[in-house]
Amino acid sequence: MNFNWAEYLILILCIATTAKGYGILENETSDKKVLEKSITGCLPFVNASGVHKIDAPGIKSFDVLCDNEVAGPGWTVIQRRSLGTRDQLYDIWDKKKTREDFYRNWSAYREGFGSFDFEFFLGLEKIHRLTANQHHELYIQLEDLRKYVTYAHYDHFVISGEDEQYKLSSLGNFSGTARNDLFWHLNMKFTTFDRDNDLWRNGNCAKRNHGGWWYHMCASCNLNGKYNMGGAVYNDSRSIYWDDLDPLSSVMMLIRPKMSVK
Ligand SMILES: [Ca+2]
Repeated sequence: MNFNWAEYLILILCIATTAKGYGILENETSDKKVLEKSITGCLPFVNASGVHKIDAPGIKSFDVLCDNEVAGPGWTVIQRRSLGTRDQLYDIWDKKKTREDFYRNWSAYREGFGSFDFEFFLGLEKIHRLTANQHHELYIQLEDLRKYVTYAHYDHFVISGEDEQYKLSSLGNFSGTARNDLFWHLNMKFTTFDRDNDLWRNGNCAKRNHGGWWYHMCASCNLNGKYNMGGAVYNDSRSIYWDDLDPLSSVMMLIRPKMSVK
């Protein structure tokens, strides 16, 4: 076989590229194997609602709140706003405790905040790692001040990574008793008071709506807004609302791997 120098160089490059490719594949495969043995959601805890440790690719194991009552078995709660238990309400009225503050900056929304026994946001990075790794559905339960409960369900929920500003990149098909209000926010990036990614040219929707969200111009729903119980303010764009400006008293956002559905 007679190679000239140019052909020889191409051959060496091909071998190097292939070897590199195998390396990546091997790593990906071994990551996948490790992950297959890991717990990547709340399905193993269908008989044990509460706090459990789960895994997602590329980050350390972390605690989540698993719920088997709101929408069936195996859901991971990613956000909760709550009226509170009687004791929690007494503590708030006695000023021994304050409500969780959802008017937070970018890094707080990236990392998550709050407590599982009251109000919290799991964190955009964790939600991204979970939903990018596996097909997830999203279930949102909404309760208004009259205790009227509705829900919105989306069958393919994906949050992009921080390099895409945690964009709401997929929702899938909608079903539910509430209106399809999150649809307007599809493909919007996340906005906080210190990072303006919304479509409102002259202002920051997170400041206007007093929260962090996938704001458009600005919001047909605002689940991380200001809690107005005890002094409910209707028609307040800063409140927690869905569809119209009637404030909500309780909200839960839950996700579950789609393949699990039964
Ligand atoms: Ca803006």
